[in-house]
Amino acid sequence: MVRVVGAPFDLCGRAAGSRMGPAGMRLAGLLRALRSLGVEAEDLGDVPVPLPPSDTEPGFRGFRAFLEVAAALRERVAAVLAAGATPLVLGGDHSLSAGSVAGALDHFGESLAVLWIDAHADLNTPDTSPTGNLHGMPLGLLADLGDGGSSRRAEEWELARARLLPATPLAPRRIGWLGLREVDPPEAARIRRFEGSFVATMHDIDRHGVVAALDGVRRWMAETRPDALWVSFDVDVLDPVLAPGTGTAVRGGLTYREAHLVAELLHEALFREDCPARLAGLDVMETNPMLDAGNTTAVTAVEWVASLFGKTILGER
Ligand SMILES: [Mn+2]
Repeated sequence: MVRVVGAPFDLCGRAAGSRMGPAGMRLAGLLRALRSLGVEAEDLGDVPVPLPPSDTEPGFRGFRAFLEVAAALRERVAAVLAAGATPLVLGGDHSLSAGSVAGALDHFGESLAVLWIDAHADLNTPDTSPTGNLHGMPLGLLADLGDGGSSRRAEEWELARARLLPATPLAPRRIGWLGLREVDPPEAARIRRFEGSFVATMHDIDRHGVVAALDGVRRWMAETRPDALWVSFDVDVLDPVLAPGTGTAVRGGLTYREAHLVAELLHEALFREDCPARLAGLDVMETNPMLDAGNTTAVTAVEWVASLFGKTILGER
Protein backbone atom coordinates (compact mmCIF):
# COMPACT_ATOMS: atom_id res chain seq x y z
CA MET A 1 0.00 0.00 0.00
CA VAL A 2 1.60 3.25 -1.16
CA ARG A 3 0.33 6.69 -0.21
CA VAL A 4 1.56 9.57 -2.38
CA VAL A 5 2.12 12.94 -0.72
CA GLY A 6 3.10 16.02 -2.73
CA ALA A 7 5.30 18.77 -1.30
CA PRO A 8 5.20 21.56 -3.90
CA PHE A 9 7.68 23.89 -2.24
CA ASP A 10 10.94 25.19 -3.68
CA LEU A 11 12.14 28.34 -1.92
CA CYS A 12 15.22 26.88 -0.22
CA GLY A 13 17.41 26.55 -3.30
CA ARG A 14 18.77 28.67 -6.11
CA ALA A 15 16.27 28.05 -8.89
CA ALA A 16 12.53 27.97 -8.20
CA GLY A 17 10.38 25.54 -10.16
CA SER A 18 10.48 22.23 -8.29
CA ARG A 19 7.16 23.27 -6.72
CA MET A 20 5.82 21.83 -9.97
CA GLY A 21 7.72 18.59 -9.50
CA PRO A 22 4.78 16.75 -7.86
CA ALA A 23 2.48 17.80 -10.71
CA GLY A 24 5.10 16.73 -13.26
CA MET A 25 5.38 13.28 -11.74
CA ARG A 26 1.63 12.84 -11.46
CA LEU A 27 1.26 13.85 -15.12
CA ALA A 28 4.03 11.40 -16.01
CA GLY A 29 1.74 8.62 -14.77
CA LEU A 30 3.14 7.79 -11.34
CA LEU A 31 -0.08 6.34 -9.92
CA ARG A 32 -0.79 4.38 -13.09
CA ALA A 33 2.75 2.95 -13.11
CA LEU A 34 2.45 1.75 -9.52
CA ARG A 35 -1.00 0.26 -9.99
CA SER A 36 0.13 -1.60 -13.12
CA LEU A 37 2.60 -3.41 -10.85
CA GLY A 38 -0.19 -4.50 -8.55
CA VAL A 39 0.75 -1.92 -5.92
CA GLU A 40 -2.26 -0.42 -4.22
CA ALA A 41 -1.53 3.29 -4.61
CA GLU A 42 -3.53 6.28 -3.46
CA ASP A 43 -2.81 9.98 -3.89
CA LEU A 44 -3.31 11.98 -0.70
CA GLY A 45 -2.70 15.28 -2.51
CA ASP A 46 -0.29 17.98 -1.40
CA VAL A 47 0.65 19.26 2.02
CA PRO A 48 -0.39 22.91 2.45
CA VAL A 49 2.24 25.44 1.41
CA PRO A 50 2.11 29.01 2.84
CA LEU A 51 2.42 31.98 0.54
CA PRO A 52 6.04 32.79 -0.30
CA PRO A 53 7.66 35.29 2.06
CA SER A 54 9.38 38.37 0.71
CA ASP A 55 12.89 37.93 -0.64
CA THR A 56 14.18 40.57 1.72
CA GLU A 57 13.54 38.44 4.79
CA PRO A 58 16.85 37.94 6.64
CA GLY A 59 18.14 34.45 7.47
CA PHE A 60 17.67 31.36 5.29
CA ARG A 61 15.85 31.83 2.06
CA GLY A 62 12.23 30.74 2.50
CA PHE A 63 12.80 29.62 6.08
CA ARG A 64 9.37 30.26 7.62
CA ALA A 65 7.55 28.51 4.80
CA PHE A 66 10.09 25.67 4.84
CA LEU A 67 9.45 25.05 8.51
CA GLU A 68 5.67 24.88 8.00
CA VAL A 69 5.88 22.55 5.00
CA ALA A 70 8.51 20.27 6.54
CA ALA A 71 6.54 20.02 9.80
CA ALA A 72 3.36 19.18 7.85
CA LEU A 73 5.26 16.55 5.92
CA ARG A 74 6.60 15.05 9.13
CA GLU A 75 3.05 14.65 10.45
CA ARG A 76 1.72 13.28 7.18
CA VAL A 77 4.51 10.70 6.81
CA ALA A 78 4.11 9.53 10.41
CA ALA A 79 0.34 9.19 9.88
CA VAL A 80 0.76 7.16 6.68
CA LEU A 81 3.22 4.84 8.45
CA ALA A 82 0.91 4.52 11.46
CA ALA A 83 -1.83 3.41 9.06
CA GLY A 84 0.45 0.63 7.82
CA ALA A 85 1.15 2.14 4.40
CA THR A 86 4.34 3.25 2.62
CA PRO A 87 4.71 7.01 2.07
CA LEU A 88 5.96 8.22 -1.32
CA VAL A 89 6.84 11.91 -1.07
CA LEU A 90 7.11 14.06 -4.19
CA GLY A 91 9.18 17.25 -4.09
CA GLY A 92 9.94 19.88 -4.12
CA ASP A 93 13.08 21.04 -2.47
CA HIS A 94 15.31 18.36 -0.95
CA SER A 95 15.38 20.37 2.31
CA LEU A 96 11.89 18.93 2.89
CA SER A 97 13.31 15.47 3.38
CA ALA A 98 14.25 16.72 6.85
CA GLY A 99 10.48 16.66 7.45
CA SER A 100 9.68 13.36 5.77
CA VAL A 101 12.59 11.48 7.38
CA ALA A 102 11.66 13.06 10.75
CA GLY A 103 8.18 11.55 10.32
CA ALA A 104 9.74 8.15 9.61
CA LEU A 105 12.01 8.53 12.66
CA ASP A 106 8.93 9.29 14.76
CA HIS A 107 7.56 5.95 13.64
CA PHE A 108 10.64 3.69 13.55
CA GLY A 109 12.91 5.46 16.03
CA GLU A 110 16.54 4.44 16.21
CA SER A 111 16.02 1.44 13.93
CA LEU A 112 15.50 3.56 10.78
CA ALA A 113 18.29 3.94 8.21
CA VAL A 114 18.34 6.34 5.29
CA LEU A 115 19.83 5.80 1.84
CA TRP A 116 20.53 9.19 0.25
CA ILE A 117 20.74 8.77 -3.52
CA ASP A 118 22.06 12.14 -4.63
CA ALA A 119 24.92 13.95 -6.36
CA HIS A 120 25.28 15.93 -3.13
CA ALA A 121 25.79 14.80 0.45
CA ASP A 122 23.31 17.39 1.88
CA LEU A 123 25.26 17.21 5.14
CA ASN A 124 26.02 20.91 5.52
CA THR A 125 25.01 23.07 8.46
CA PRO A 126 24.79 26.88 8.69
CA ASP A 127 28.43 27.10 9.76
CA THR A 128 29.75 24.99 6.85
CA SER A 129 27.42 25.74 3.94
CA PRO A 130 29.07 27.73 1.14
CA THR A 131 25.69 28.89 -0.24
CA GLY A 132 23.50 29.11 2.85
CA ASN A 133 20.77 27.20 1.02
CA LEU A 134 18.80 24.82 3.22
CA HIS A 135 18.51 22.21 0.47
CA GLY A 136 22.13 21.27 1.19
CA MET A 137 21.48 20.70 4.89
CA PRO A 138 18.67 18.18 5.54
CA LEU A 139 21.02 15.40 6.67
CA GLY A 140 23.03 17.89 8.73
CA LEU A 141 19.81 18.70 10.56
CA LEU A 142 18.65 15.08 10.91
CA ALA A 143 22.06 14.03 12.24
CA ASP A 144 21.96 16.94 14.68
CA LEU A 145 25.19 18.55 13.47
CA GLY A 146 26.33 22.16 13.60
CA ASP A 147 26.66 24.45 16.52
CA GLY A 148 24.60 27.44 17.56
CA GLY A 149 26.27 30.83 17.41
CA SER A 150 24.41 34.07 17.35
CA SER A 151 23.68 34.84 13.70
CA ARG A 152 20.14 34.92 12.38
CA ARG A 153 20.76 31.65 10.55
CA ALA A 154 22.01 29.94 13.68
CA GLU A 155 18.81 31.04 15.47
CA GLU A 156 16.71 29.62 12.66
CA TRP A 157 18.72 26.39 12.77
CA GLU A 158 17.73 26.08 16.42
CA LEU A 159 14.09 26.66 15.48
CA ALA A 160 14.34 23.93 12.84
CA ARG A 161 15.96 21.55 15.33
CA ALA A 162 13.22 22.25 17.86
CA ARG A 163 10.45 21.67 15.33
CA LEU A 164 11.85 18.85 13.21
CA LEU A 165 14.50 16.93 15.09
CA PRO A 166 13.03 13.77 16.64
CA ALA A 167 14.07 12.52 20.08
CA THR A 168 16.64 10.27 18.42
CA PRO A 169 18.61 12.00 15.67
CA LEU A 170 19.97 9.97 12.78
CA ALA A 171 23.17 8.21 13.91
CA PRO A 172 26.12 8.14 11.46
CA ARG A 173 25.77 4.37 10.95
CA ARG A 174 22.16 4.93 9.90
CA ILE A 175 23.12 7.02 6.85
CA GLY A 176 24.16 5.73 3.44
CA TRP A 177 24.99 7.73 0.32
CA LEU A 178 24.96 6.62 -3.29
CA GLY A 179 25.98 8.62 -6.36
CA LEU A 180 27.93 11.43 -4.67
CA ARG A 181 30.05 13.60 -6.94
CA GLU A 182 29.89 17.15 -5.61
CA VAL A 183 30.74 17.21 -1.91
CA ASP A 184 31.91 20.30 -0.02
CA PRO A 185 35.17 19.81 1.94
CA PRO A 186 33.54 20.14 5.40
CA GLU A 187 30.93 17.54 4.35
CA ALA A 188 33.68 15.21 3.14
CA ALA A 189 35.48 15.62 6.46
CA ARG A 190 32.28 14.73 8.31
CA ILE A 191 31.65 11.67 6.14
CA ARG A 192 35.20 10.43 6.71
CA ARG A 193 34.55 10.63 10.46
CA PHE A 194 31.12 8.98 10.22
CA GLU A 195 31.65 5.51 11.64
CA GLY A 196 29.52 2.77 10.19
CA SER A 197 27.93 4.88 7.47
CA PHE A 198 27.87 3.68 3.87
CA VAL A 199 29.20 5.60 0.86
CA ALA A 200 29.35 4.74 -2.83
CA THR A 201 30.53 7.79 -4.78
CA MET A 202 30.40 8.03 -8.57
CA HIS A 203 34.09 7.11 -8.50
CA ASP A 204 33.27 3.89 -6.67
CA ILE A 205 30.54 3.15 -9.20
CA ASP A 206 32.91 3.87 -12.12
CA ARG A 207 35.53 1.61 -10.62
CA HIS A 208 33.47 -1.31 -9.31
CA GLY A 209 30.02 -0.88 -10.85
CA VAL A 210 26.47 -0.66 -9.57
CA VAL A 211 26.31 -4.32 -8.54
CA ALA A 212 29.23 -3.89 -6.14
CA ALA A 213 27.70 -0.66 -4.79
CA LEU A 214 24.44 -2.42 -4.02
CA ASP A 215 26.31 -5.37 -2.49
CA GLY A 216 27.80 -2.69 -0.24
CA VAL A 217 24.33 -1.42 0.66
CA ARG A 218 23.29 -4.97 1.53
CA ARG A 219 26.42 -5.54 3.65
CA TRP A 220 25.87 -2.22 5.43
CA MET A 221 22.30 -3.25 6.27
CA ALA A 222 23.38 -6.74 7.36
CA GLU A 223 25.99 -5.24 9.68
CA THR A 224 23.94 -2.38 11.15
CA ARG A 225 20.56 -4.20 11.16
CA PRO A 226 18.04 -1.40 10.63
CA ASP A 227 14.36 -2.44 10.70
CA ALA A 228 13.48 -0.11 7.86
CA LEU A 229 15.21 1.88 5.12
CA TRP A 230 14.03 5.28 3.92
CA VAL A 231 15.17 5.97 0.34
CA SER A 232 15.66 9.62 -0.52
CA PHE A 233 16.11 10.01 -4.26
CA ASP A 234 17.31 13.35 -5.61
CA VAL A 235 16.88 13.34 -9.39
CA ASP A 236 20.20 15.18 -9.69
CA VAL A 237 21.93 11.85 -9.05
CA LEU A 238 21.06 11.12 -12.68
CA ASP A 239 23.26 12.51 -15.42
CA PRO A 240 21.92 15.89 -16.62
CA VAL A 241 21.78 14.54 -20.18
CA LEU A 242 19.10 12.20 -18.90
CA ALA A 243 17.52 14.47 -16.28
CA PRO A 244 18.03 18.14 -17.19
CA GLY A 245 15.03 19.26 -15.13
CA THR A 246 16.70 19.89 -11.78
CA GLY A 247 18.14 22.92 -10.01
CA THR A 248 21.67 21.78 -9.18
CA ALA A 249 22.64 19.55 -12.09
CA VAL A 250 26.19 18.14 -11.98
CA ARG A 251 27.82 16.39 -14.91
CA GLY A 252 28.87 12.76 -14.63
CA GLY A 253 25.82 11.19 -12.99
CA LEU A 254 24.17 7.81 -13.24
CA THR A 255 23.19 6.69 -16.72
CA TYR A 256 19.69 5.43 -17.43
CA ARG A 257 20.81 1.79 -17.21
CA GLU A 258 22.85 2.32 -14.05
CA ALA A 259 19.97 4.11 -12.34
CA HIS A 260 17.56 1.30 -13.17
CA LEU A 261 19.97 -1.34 -11.99
CA VAL A 262 20.23 0.56 -8.68
CA ALA A 263 16.42 0.48 -8.35
CA GLU A 264 16.12 -3.17 -9.38
CA LEU A 265 18.84 -4.33 -6.99
CA LEU A 266 17.36 -2.24 -4.19
CA HIS A 267 14.04 -3.93 -4.85
CA GLU A 268 15.68 -7.34 -4.74
CA ALA A 269 17.44 -6.44 -1.49
CA LEU A 270 14.48 -4.89 0.30
CA PHE A 271 11.70 -7.20 -0.80
CA ARG A 272 13.57 -10.44 -0.10
CA GLU A 273 12.48 -12.63 2.79
CA ASP A 274 15.90 -12.60 4.43
CA CYS A 275 16.43 -8.82 4.25
CA PRO A 276 16.50 -7.43 7.78
CA ALA A 277 15.02 -4.09 6.66
CA ARG A 278 11.88 -3.21 4.78
CA LEU A 279 11.25 -0.15 2.64
CA ALA A 280 10.07 2.53 5.08
CA GLY A 281 9.22 5.08 2.43
CA LEU A 282 10.57 7.07 -0.44
CA ASP A 283 11.22 10.69 -1.41
CA VAL A 284 11.57 11.72 -5.04
CA MET A 285 12.92 15.23 -4.90
CA GLU A 286 14.12 18.21 -6.95
CA THR A 287 12.26 17.51 -10.18
CA ASN A 288 12.00 20.96 -11.74
CA PRO A 289 9.70 21.15 -14.79
CA MET A 290 10.76 24.80 -15.37
CA LEU A 291 14.24 23.61 -16.32
CA ASP A 292 13.09 20.45 -18.06
CA ALA A 293 12.49 19.46 -21.65
CA GLY A 294 9.03 18.02 -22.19
CA ASN A 295 8.72 16.62 -18.63
CA THR A 296 11.41 14.05 -19.42
CA THR A 297 12.96 14.24 -15.94
CA ALA A 298 9.63 13.46 -14.25
CA VAL A 299 9.03 10.61 -16.71
CA THR A 300 12.47 9.20 -15.89
CA ALA A 301 11.80 9.57 -12.15
CA VAL A 302 8.50 7.72 -12.47
CA GLU A 303 10.18 4.91 -14.41
CA TRP A 304 12.80 4.69 -11.66
CA VAL A 305 10.11 4.42 -8.99
CA ALA A 306 8.43 1.64 -10.99
CA SER A 307 11.71 -0.30 -11.03
CA LEU A 308 12.09 0.19 -7.29
CA PHE A 309 8.63 -1.27 -6.79
CA GLY A 310 9.48 -4.33 -8.81
CA LYS A 311 8.99 -3.63 -12.49
CA THR A 312 10.93 -6.20 -14.53
CA ILE A 313 11.30 -6.92 -18.22
CA LEU A 314 9.89 -10.44 -18.18
CA GLY A 315 7.74 -10.32 -15.08
CA GLU A 316 8.84 -12.84 -12.42
CA ARG A 317 12.60 -13.20 -11.93
MN1 LIG B 1 19.80 16.65 -2.58
